[in-house]
Amino acid sequence: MFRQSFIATAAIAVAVTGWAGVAQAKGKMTLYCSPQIEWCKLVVEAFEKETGIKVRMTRKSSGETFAQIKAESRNPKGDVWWGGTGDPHLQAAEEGLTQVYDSPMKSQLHGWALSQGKSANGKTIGIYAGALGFGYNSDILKKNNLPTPKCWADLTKPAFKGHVQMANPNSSGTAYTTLATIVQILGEDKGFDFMKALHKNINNYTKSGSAPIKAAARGENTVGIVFLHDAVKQTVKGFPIVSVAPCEGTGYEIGSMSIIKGARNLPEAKKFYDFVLGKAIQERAKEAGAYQVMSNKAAIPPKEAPKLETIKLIDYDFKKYGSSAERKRLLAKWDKEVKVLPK
Ligand code: S7P
Repeated sequence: MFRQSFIATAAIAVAVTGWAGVAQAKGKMTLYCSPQIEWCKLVVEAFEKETGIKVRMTRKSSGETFAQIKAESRNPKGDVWWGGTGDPHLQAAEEGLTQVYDSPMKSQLHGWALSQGKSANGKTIGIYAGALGFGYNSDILKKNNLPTPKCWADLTKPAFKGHVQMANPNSSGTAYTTLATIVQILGEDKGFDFMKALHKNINNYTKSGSAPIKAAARGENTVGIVFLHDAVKQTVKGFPIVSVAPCEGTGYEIGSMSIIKGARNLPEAKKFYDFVLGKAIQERAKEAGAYQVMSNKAAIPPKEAPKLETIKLIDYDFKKYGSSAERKRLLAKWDKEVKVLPK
């Protein structure tokens, strides 16, 4: 009995030591991931398979990840922040939370991906792009006799009271992009008037940016303000979701990636960075239902990806709205003047 259990224990010990040995030989790293969890998992699995490097990954929204990296800055725990809207990556760069990396993959990227890096003096890079808009559940719309919304302004009409959902811009990059987009389209005063009118129709401010359209797909909400690729994902899944690129024009994101300052596993972090900028892995995004336009010039966009050239995109000022002072100021103003209002 004793012998048997000794042999079993020894076997486990060998297995564990063996695994630790492999992990040690090939390396390990910690990834903070902000896109959808399915895509995070796909990328991690592919990278581990290709390199043998073990990845510990956690998924959080863009604003939340920024807050975590800032809170950990004296004792950094993460190595790479992959994905999420570009504005908080730019803020992280400005606040010295991320570091420069001159990847050999840069020559393979679109100009917009590189310009994101230039705005941050090399501390971030674009990995995908996607336009903001909204999606609605056509069954619920019909059932409630609601007019078809085509413009941002439609979402503030009294008929839509309780029918609109968006995320909280403090936690969500999608929602911060919405706030910054509206301010850029209408100007600050009218933009905040719009956010106040919209507030009256909001049934819930979610933590995650894509949650409003998932709720619409489940039949628990009518209109979700989201990135259009997140709405398309629900349509592809078979839900009655219709995507709308608002008539006034709309903003967009350059989803970004940064290496965290003080990363404990820098060689592994750089390998991951180079890997995810490659054509092969970027083309696999659609397997996880990620329909953004990818940053590698050779990566063929998924056929479902919203065609950015057909959408009226504003000249989104990433430098201004990704600056630390502006992002803090707009969020504080939204908290003080919009979030607290009665509905
Ligand atoms: O992968 C979908 C996506 O919308 O998620 C990212 C971002 O983290 C949005 O989530 P939050 O609004 O919750 O931060 C986007 O960059 C990406 O396109």
